[in-house]
Amino acid sequence: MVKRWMKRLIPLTAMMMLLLTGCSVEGALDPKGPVAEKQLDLILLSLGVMTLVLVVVFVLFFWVIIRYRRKPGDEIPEQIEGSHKLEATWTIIPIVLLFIMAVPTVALTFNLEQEAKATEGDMVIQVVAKQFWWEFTYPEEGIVTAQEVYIPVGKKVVFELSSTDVQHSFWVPELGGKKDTNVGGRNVNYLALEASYPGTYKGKCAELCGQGHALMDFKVIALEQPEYDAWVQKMLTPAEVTVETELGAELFEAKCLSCHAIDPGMPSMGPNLNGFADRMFIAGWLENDAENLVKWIETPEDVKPGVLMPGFKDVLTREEIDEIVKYLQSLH
Ligand code: HEC
Ligand SMILES: [Cu+2]
Repeated sequence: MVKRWMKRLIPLTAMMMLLLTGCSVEGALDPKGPVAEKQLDLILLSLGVMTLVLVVVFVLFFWVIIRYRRKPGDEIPEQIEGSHKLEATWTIIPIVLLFIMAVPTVALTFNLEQEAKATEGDMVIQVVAKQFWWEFTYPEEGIVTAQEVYIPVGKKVVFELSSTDVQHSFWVPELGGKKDTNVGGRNVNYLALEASYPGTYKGKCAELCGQGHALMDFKVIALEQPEYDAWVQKMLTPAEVTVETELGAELFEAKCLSCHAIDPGMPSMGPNLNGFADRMFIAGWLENDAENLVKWIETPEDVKPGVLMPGFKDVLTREEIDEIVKYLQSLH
């Protein structure tokens, strides 16, 4: 008997272990800022309480099935109904456990909400989520950018979240929990995050928002203050058109400028491409190099399903696209 269940259990355990080796501790479990750290504490507290419950229940369960196994010669035991003591115990213990989890959770939730309100001197970045990309506006600095948002290390940044089409959700697991972006300008949500270390942190849309949802990625890039200041200066001094990029700039103006602003601080229907040459990714996830740019301009639908940019495969020649790529790669 024992052998048969062993035979089944061993491959199952082996498979689970194999699956687990694919896991690495990252995201919310590897916090890189004070908000995410506090939230991880809550996760660990809940996990601790739940583990305790699990262990107690399992121990009792196995103890009962082993200790009270039916043996030859057993008679039907005395039948009892109701026990005030037991019922009180299994009602009160869960209530106490719930309180242990609820009090710090509710307290932190209200605390974070309080902190998220920008006060004098706080840095503010407006986030507008769109199918299927992110626009970031720095009202103080006069910068508009997309997909990659730069912040200084060790400083609270208040993100003002909204959307222009459907509901999305702004999530940077390593820096803190997510928050919805609502449509219509009213009902703006606020989220204060801070990065304790320099680095590039992955961001995601966490609300199913259409075909391209799974690829609606962005990055938060945290830099030390002097480097961050240098980035701001760079963004405010746009690249100049040279003899080499002249043709590409003209083509861009004719075919792309209707949707893509280049001037710093200028909003547009599509992403503002000022500083595009320094973006790590195209459309939030595809590595930013010449080959991929050609692919994106020709058939963006292949890179991100449901994308709201038309393909130019049949509109521009390969030579023209190469000129545009050269121009885009000069936009530092
Ligand atoms: C009808 C409007 C429209 C036109 C015209 C258009 N685009 Fe776009 N473009 C978009 C939108 C919308 C996105 C965002 C796609 C996404 O990620 O969901 C985009 C994204 C991009 C990106 C990626 C930006 C980033 O931040 O990752 C590049 C590069 C780009 N377009 C280049 C071009 C070029 C070059 C042309 C002209 C040949 C062009 N686009 C024409 C709407 C347009
Ligand atoms: Cu989305």
